[in-house]
Amino acid sequence: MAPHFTDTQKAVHLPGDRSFFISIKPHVIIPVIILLLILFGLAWLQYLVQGLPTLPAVSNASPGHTNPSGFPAWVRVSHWVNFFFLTLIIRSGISILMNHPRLYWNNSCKPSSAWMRFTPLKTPSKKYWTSKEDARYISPLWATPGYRNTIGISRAWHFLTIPFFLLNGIIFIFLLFYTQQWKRLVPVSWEIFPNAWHVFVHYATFHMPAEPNGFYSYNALQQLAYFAVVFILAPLAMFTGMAMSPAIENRFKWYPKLFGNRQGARSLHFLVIIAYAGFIIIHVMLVMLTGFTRNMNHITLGTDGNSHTGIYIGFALVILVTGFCIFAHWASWHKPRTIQKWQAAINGTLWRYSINRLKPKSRFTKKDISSYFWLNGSMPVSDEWKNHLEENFVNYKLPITGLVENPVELSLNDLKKWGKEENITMHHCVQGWSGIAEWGGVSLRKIIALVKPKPGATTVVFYSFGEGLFGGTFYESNTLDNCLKPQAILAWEMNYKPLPPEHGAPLRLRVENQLGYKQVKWIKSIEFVNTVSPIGKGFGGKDEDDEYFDLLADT
Ligand SMILES: Nc1nc2c(c(=O)[nH]1)N[C@H]1C(S)=C(S)[C@@H](COP(=O)(O)O)O[C@H]1N2
Ligand SMILES: [Mo]
Repeated sequence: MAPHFTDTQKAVHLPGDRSFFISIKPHVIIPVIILLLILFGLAWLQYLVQGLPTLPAVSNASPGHTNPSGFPAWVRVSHWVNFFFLTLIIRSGISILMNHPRLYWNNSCKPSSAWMRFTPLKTPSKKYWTSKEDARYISPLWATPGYRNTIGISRAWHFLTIPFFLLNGIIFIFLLFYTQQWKRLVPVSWEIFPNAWHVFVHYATFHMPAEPNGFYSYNALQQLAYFAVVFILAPLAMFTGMAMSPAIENRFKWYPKLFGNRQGARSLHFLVIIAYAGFIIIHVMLVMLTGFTRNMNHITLGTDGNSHTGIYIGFALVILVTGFCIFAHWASWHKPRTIQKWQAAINGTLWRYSINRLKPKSRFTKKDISSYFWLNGSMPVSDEWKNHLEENFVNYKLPITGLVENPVELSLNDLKKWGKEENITMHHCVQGWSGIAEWGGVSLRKIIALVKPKPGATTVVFYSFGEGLFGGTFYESNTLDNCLKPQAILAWEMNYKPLPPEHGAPLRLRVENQLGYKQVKWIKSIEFVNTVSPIGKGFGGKDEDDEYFDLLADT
């Protein structure tokens, strides 16, 4: 099963410290505990003072001929398809989370401001502490693919399952309203709320309420829970997920504000998963406690009988899904390139024709600038760069070559003559953190106009003085089209000061509709090309080559 790792790979994916850790700030956990105590306290109070509330009479047959009875095949199929995709989405989501194991309500992501963390490190332990180093190990028992620093492949699984999960949900909702089945899920009277509370008083005081036969109808709390899962949690997962995209955020600044801010959306996205997981646990428990045999026949065979067939089919389906998770783990380590290609074919194509067309335009203001800004990337170790740094880059020259009419070599002073563009934008690291900064530098448009790309030049490659996670020159490509978008600059200034060495001096790239890994730091040279195949391993960037990241980094 386990792949054969080199020592470098082991250091990245299987670190010495694999301890699991969860910490929640008191200002979050205390209100949650108080809320639960109030709910359970009120239920017990009502029970002790008034006795168990009466529930509406239970009917074990279809109450009227227009009401749905039984579960048609499409309900049963979509239920299990949903189970399959949701399992993969949750498991890959956990892997993604562990790449930046901290959750915040603010855009600056200062480590100490996290309301929840999954790392024992409260704050970074050294000055140059990258978010790559900060990532945590997760066992493949819990997550797909598992291990540490697997954001490329876990994102591929996450995004590859989403279109199918959505499609299944859309078909389900369409058929729900096309048939009478919606009456099971959608409450039509306000009575649902007092009734649901009465059911809750039963459960909370350890009394099983008399159950309606789920073949015909649900109790009020059950109906509300199912309704919420379909009509609240699923859309919320989708909308908070979209709020994390740089292409969307830097075009529609108002959108993530619906959830407070970008990190609020990320935290809510996580809480949706917690709600889903909580629902699944309680749902499965109640399916077992309220007539397991018949319940399983309902959702597999669509019959209301007492045979054990439903249980066997249910178990078989759970084993199938588990088997697929094992396969996904294997494929992630043995066929990662195939997974990356599928991700590019499906989602890369979808993004290319949709959000990649958006032009960044949000302008944050000075007061939005983050007081903290995470770091990523290995500092250059070459003497060449160190010498330039010592000399304050006075002898630095940037060669711009490749498919251009007018190849040039420009010093920092040459670049500065072209005028300075200043943008205050939000940086989105693929791992999950964000930060708002001012960037000042020369517009890429002006450079492109100067060097005049030849016909056929489609891509601009930016080479760094620094190295990638597994060694070798760091480089990334961006489409010419994205380089021509507003706010695309070569920056020599960050927050109105010369670009600090740790943030990429002398020059770093800003292409604001793309994720952080496209923003190459410590730029050494630039090349215009018509294909990325001959460069590196041929996938368009160091992170695409070695870590299976997306060529287009819009989400
Ligand atoms: N040369 C180089 N540039 C790089 C990287 C790197 O590893 N090497 N990492 C990228 C990633 S993943 C991010 S999130 C940003 C981080 O920029 P910062 O350190 O200024 O915050 O740099 C990008 N540029
Ligand atoms: Mo990043």
